[in-house]
Amino acid sequence: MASNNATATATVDATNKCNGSLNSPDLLEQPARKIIKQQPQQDYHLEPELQDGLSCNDLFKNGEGLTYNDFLILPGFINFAAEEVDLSSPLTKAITLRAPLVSSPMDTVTESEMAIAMALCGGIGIIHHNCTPEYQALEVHKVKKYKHGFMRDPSVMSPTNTVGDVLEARRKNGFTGYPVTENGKLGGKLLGMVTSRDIDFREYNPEILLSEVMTKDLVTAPNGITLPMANAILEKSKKGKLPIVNQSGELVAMIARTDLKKARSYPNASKDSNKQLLVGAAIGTRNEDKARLQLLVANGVDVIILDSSQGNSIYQIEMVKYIKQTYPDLQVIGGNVVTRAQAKNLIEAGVDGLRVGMGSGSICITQEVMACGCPQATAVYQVSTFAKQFGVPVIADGGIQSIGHIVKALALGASAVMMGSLLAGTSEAPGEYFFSDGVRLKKYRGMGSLEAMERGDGKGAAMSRYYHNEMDKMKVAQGVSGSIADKGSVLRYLPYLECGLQHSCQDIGANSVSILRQMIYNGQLRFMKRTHSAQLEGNVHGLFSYEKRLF
Ligand code: CPR
Repeated sequence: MASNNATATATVDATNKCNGSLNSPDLLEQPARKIIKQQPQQDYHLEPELQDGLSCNDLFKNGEGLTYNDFLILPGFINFAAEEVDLSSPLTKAITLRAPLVSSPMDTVTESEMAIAMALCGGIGIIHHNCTPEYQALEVHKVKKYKHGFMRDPSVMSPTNTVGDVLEARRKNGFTGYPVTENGKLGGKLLGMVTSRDIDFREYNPEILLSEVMTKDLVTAPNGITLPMANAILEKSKKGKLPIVNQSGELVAMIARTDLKKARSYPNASKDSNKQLLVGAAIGTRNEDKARLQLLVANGVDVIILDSSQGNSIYQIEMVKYIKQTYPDLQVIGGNVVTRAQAKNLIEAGVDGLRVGMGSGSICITQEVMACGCPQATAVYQVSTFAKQFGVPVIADGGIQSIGHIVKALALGASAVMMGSLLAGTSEAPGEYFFSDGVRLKKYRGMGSLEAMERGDGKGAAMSRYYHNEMDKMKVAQGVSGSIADKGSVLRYLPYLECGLQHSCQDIGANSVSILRQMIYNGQLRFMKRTHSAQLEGNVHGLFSYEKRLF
């Protein structure tokens, strides 16, 4: 029996942590996943007397509400290596991901940094809409314009900043080396660079203006340069940073020697036909969301999620029809739904994917407050089985706490999973780390928590997922606000999830996610319900204390 002293930390080994930005991915090399010829699977139908457990259909046939923890998948036959398992899976009718992983459109989970990391690792990030349309569109823009190794959002100084400002920035950011532009912003005319060499002996007078100390004799590279060419210029110049400028001499990006040394390739990255990273964005179903949508489309968004906790509404149906009519090539994911009847209406309206889950999120109190919802495993199975007939992929959203839950969602028919809490503590999630009782934490909150609905951090409040009308006199919270432990970089965490998924598929005997899905419907995949004591047995037990390091 696990004692009260057990220290079960499901977080990352401290030595694995990496708090660098995307531009400094001090990360493991990601090998390209081998795509192998699909191996024939063992045919369980040949020996029905050896079929243990239940088919997926039998697992759910008495209409019980099951969660991921209520059952297990029985192991199958292995005739392939785990690294050969192909994790490709559709997100929508037209978009297939190399890894079935999606980050949730929550303001403590997905902005551009998370979306870039998700796409680099073969998944996709959905930018939240608890902000002004301009802010959200800019985040989409940053993902679409991301070039590996190029800093698209460097900190910039102006000539009227002082040596003291640089010293302060060094304390905050940990580096010295800032481009100086006319207006102190990216896009302004580049005037100089300030590095530690320019200010190190001037600390006695922090009031000195940067215009007096900055280096004006600069080596720059033109916009559009390739990374290897920029790298060569940097090598030759022996400088630490190389500003990239356009024809008018305005700063558009920068590369840093330290980043280049650490740059890795991401062969499984999710990209469009122009080789730009894929990105999604969430919007509501109000009339003003049409203007937001227009901005997002103008900035190259690949997929839109209609963000509603109960998607079976006339508002959503009309919005789906509007989008499909106005932007026929844009992929639209509807939801959230948990029943076939809900799904039917959205499928008929024309959605390209469905988001499934109501009340299963870790920060969620919807089931308690609204008395509405559905246990997640049942919801995923019943909606996936129905949507499959129409070729509409399903994203299992909420309640994913481990690799095992991801596999179970896929084994119930989902094509991808959406994660909030699993990603919220990573360095790419928006927000600063803080310490509490010696633990490094980040904020994580439900989008229907009062705090999120009343956000006041300058990004502008616009969320309508949990209330339909600005005139609503009262907001009824459907979620909580809390904190979550540091997990290090997503660029380390996602490869761990993907590797775990491959091993799990191997145990099940499915050498690809698509084979896994086939095995659901031909009865090869066998399930077993778990009693409460079986669940206890399946967890660590009998130890006085333990530490749970996951990778
Ligand atoms: P976890 O991955 O944290 O379990 O769940 C994340 C999902 O929870 C989100 O993708 C979203 O669907 C849902 N969610 C976010 N805020 C919520 C509130 Cl306030 N109430 C209910 N569900 C919420």
